Amino acid sequence: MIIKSAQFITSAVKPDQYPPGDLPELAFAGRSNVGKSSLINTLVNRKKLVKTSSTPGKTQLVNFFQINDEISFVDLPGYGYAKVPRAVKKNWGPMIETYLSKRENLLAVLLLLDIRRTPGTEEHSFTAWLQQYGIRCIPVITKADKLSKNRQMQHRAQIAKALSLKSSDILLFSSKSRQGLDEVWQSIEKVISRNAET
Ligand SMILES: Nc1nc2c(ncn2[C@@H]2O[C@H](COP(=O)(O)OP(=O)(O)OP(=O)(O)O)[C@@H](O)[C@H]2O)c(=O)[nH]1
Ligand SMILES: [Mg+2]
Repeated sequence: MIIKSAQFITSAVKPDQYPPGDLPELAFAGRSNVGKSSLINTLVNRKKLVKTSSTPGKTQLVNFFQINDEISFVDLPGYGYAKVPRAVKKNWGPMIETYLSKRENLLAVLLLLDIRRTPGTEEHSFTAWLQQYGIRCIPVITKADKLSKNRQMQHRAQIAKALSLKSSDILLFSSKSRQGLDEVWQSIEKVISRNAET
């Protein structure tokens, strides 16, 4: 994909604040601090399109971005971070679930997983929930640069096992080294072209 333009469209809490759903859309989900916003920046080759932070809980709204007048990317708030104020956190579940279940042009969710962490209850209930709604899930391991290539393969196998997936179904990615960037784009393009055929 040649990136000609990438722009922030809007932030939303509820459906009447979403932009028109006339482009194929992909959403980025995962625990706080896993690297969702960084992945989007790396995909579009912009350092600061999306704000990132070493403090978890940076993204607190459903944020819409438009790439080339062709694709819509949605950066979701992360789940599972204790220090986000309870009042804010209470609204996240419904906000994310409403978005995922109501957005008709949503083609797939990229589920980001930290390479150093074995997926737990949150990931299980999230993948089960996606399946129930028939939403395609693309698992992506982030921060691969933190481990050697050998250890990357080992950790991917563990993560795959924990999620009952095949290792080869999970992409290894790093926004730091840009490892896996082409593969992530390929998955996105595959989902979009498959959708265009139907
Ligand atoms: N080493 C390394 N650090 C990364 C990578 N991706 C993200 N980070 C760092 O991890 C921290 C969190 O990144 P974000 O992209 O803001 O994470 P997020 O998932 O959007 O977090 P929330 O918005 O809080 O849910 C930042 O300090 C990033 O620089 C990566 O591939 N490798
Ligand atoms: Mg973020």
